[in-house]
Amino acid sequence: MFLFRKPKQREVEPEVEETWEWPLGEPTVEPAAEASAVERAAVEPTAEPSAVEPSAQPVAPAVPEPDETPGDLSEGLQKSRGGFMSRLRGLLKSGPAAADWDSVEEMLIAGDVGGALAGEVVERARARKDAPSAEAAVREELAALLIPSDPRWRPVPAAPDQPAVLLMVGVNGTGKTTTIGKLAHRYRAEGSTVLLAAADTFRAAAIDQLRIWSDRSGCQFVSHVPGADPAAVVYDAIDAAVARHVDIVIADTAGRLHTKSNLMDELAKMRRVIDRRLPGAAPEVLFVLDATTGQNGLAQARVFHETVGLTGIVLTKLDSTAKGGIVFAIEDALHVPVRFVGVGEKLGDLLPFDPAAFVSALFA
Ligand SMILES: Nc1nc2c(ncn2[C@@H]2O[C@H](COP(=O)(O)OP(=O)(O)O)[C@@H](O)[C@H]2O)c(=O)[nH]1
Ligand SMILES: [Mg+2]
Repeated sequence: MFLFRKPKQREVEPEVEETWEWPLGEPTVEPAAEASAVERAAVEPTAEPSAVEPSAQPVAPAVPEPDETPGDLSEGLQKSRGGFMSRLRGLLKSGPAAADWDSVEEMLIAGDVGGALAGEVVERARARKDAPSAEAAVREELAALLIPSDPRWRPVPAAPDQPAVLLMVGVNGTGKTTTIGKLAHRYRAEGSTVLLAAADTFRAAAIDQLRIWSDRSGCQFVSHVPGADPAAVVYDAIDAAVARHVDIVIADTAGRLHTKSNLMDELAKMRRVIDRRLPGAAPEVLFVLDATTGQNGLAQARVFHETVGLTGIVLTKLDSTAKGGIVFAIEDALHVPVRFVGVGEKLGDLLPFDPAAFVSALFA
């Protein structure tokens, strides 16, 4: 029988020496299951909402059947293309001199590009008398906002005998765990060994959800009991990965509101534990942003960036929003590259971000 302990350690983590004991028992380190050999029933979420952060949306089991059909960017952007982009394209038919620039600006704002940035884009596009059309001018100005990112990007270790470390962070329900499942599958398919660390210790269901993804793609898995210190899970995961020469460690974390300073401190502690266990490791800290949250997501992202130093962004649920302009806003706000976009719930629906292809798909 499974005993649930009160998550004592989730209260404010004081800024003290980071020593901890193992009051919650030895960690569980599970070897990789044979890929697809283990098929567990999807985990039903507990009825009680996550106390880490009130969920903005209903929590689904979030372990969809493995369907590897590669996702399609232009399909994923269908809502955005049909939404603000179709109105924008309509407005941009005329040459730069004749365009109704106020309406263009309004349309960009409606598409989540953000007020100040929309103004700058319009100002620059307007000044480009050389552009063959207003559309070309706006398209080029938008494209210029995106940070170059190689679609073949993957996390690399700091030293040959170390694992690469990925820490997934963000608020609740943005798609962190699902994205980890998709990433694990991708890296396993590329021949890497992967270890998943269940550092979302807040609910037993969160640990189980990650374990299912782990089993499915043949990853190794490290977890503690629910309520354990997430930093300890990360520490043990790195230890196990070093001992077993694992290529990539991906740590799941509990969703947290950026306004809860104790939870942000807890995240900073996880980050420091990585630095301490693997000095110079330069872990990838991916902020998982739900594209449907729009401009609110920027405020979250800024605090996460200040706390743990984001190195990349995963923009999920682009298929569910008509406001794909958030891509421009987030990169402009943080100067951190978008590495992947989520365009659906299938395994293949996580696409490496290619800035040029993204702009083309928006304007197609
Ligand atoms: N439509 C769509 N749904 C997604 C995407 N990524 C994740 N989801 C769904 O978002 C919900 C929350 O995902 P989960 O990974 O549990 O979020 P977490 O709380 O951040 O770990 C689940 O129902 C996922 O299937 C995406 O790119 N598109
Ligand atoms: Mg999760």
